[in-house]
Amino acid sequence: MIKIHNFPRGARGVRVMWLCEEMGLPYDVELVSFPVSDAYRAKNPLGSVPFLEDGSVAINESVAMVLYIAGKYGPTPLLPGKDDPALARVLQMTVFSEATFGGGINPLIMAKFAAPEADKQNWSVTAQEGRSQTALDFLSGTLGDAPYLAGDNFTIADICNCTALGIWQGALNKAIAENLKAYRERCAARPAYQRAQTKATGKG
Ligand SMILES: N[C@@H](CCC(=O)N[C@@H](CS)C(=O)NCC(=O)O)C(=O)O
Repeated sequence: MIKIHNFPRGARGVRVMWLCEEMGLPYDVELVSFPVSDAYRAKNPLGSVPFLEDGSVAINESVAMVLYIAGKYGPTPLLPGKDDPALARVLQMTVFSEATFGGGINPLIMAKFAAPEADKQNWSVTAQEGRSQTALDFLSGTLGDAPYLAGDNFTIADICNCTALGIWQGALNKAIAENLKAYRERCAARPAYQRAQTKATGKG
C-alpha cells in the first residue's frame, strides 16, 4: 500500500494524494510533526515532507512521486503515452512546477516568516522574487486561454502546478494573473482534490 508521510495539510503531500484520488488508488497518510523526529530523519535524511513508501520504494521529491505513481499504476489519461504529442509538454510543465516555480517559493517563505527584519528584502530575496515572477508569467503564457496546461485534458502537470500556485497564494498572498486565478479555482474544484484535502488532515 502507498504510504504518504506529510505535515497536516502539507501542500506538496496533497499533490501526491490528489493524484492517488484521481487514479482511484488506495493510500495511507502518515502525519509528521515538526520538528521531525529522529526516526523520521532516519527514513528521510532531508527531514522534508512529503516522503513516499511503497513496498521497497522509499523516496522524497513530490514530483518524482507523481511521475512514479502515474507510471507504475497507469496507464492513466493524466500522463500521456509515449506516442501522444502532449507528452513532452506534460513532462516539461510537471518538472517546471517544482524545479523552476515551487522550489523558488521556499526561500521567499523563509524570508517572509523567519528572516531578520533587515534581511526581508535583501538582494537575494529581491532577485528570487523576480525569478518567481518570470515563472508565473511563463505559466500564465503557457496556459493562455486553454482550460489546462496541455490543452483540453487535465494532467499531472495541472496537479503539480495548481499545487505550486496554492503554496504561492497561501503563504505569500500575492496577486496572480486572471487566467491563473481561474485555472487554480477550476483545478481545485475537482472532487479528487477535495477528497485529498480531507485525507491530508489525517481524519479522512
Ligand atoms: N522539492 C521538494 C520540496 C519539499 C519541501 O520543501 N517541503 C516542505 C514542506 S511543503 C518542508 O519539508 N519544509 C521543511 C523542511 O524542509 O525542513 C518536494 O517537492 O517534495
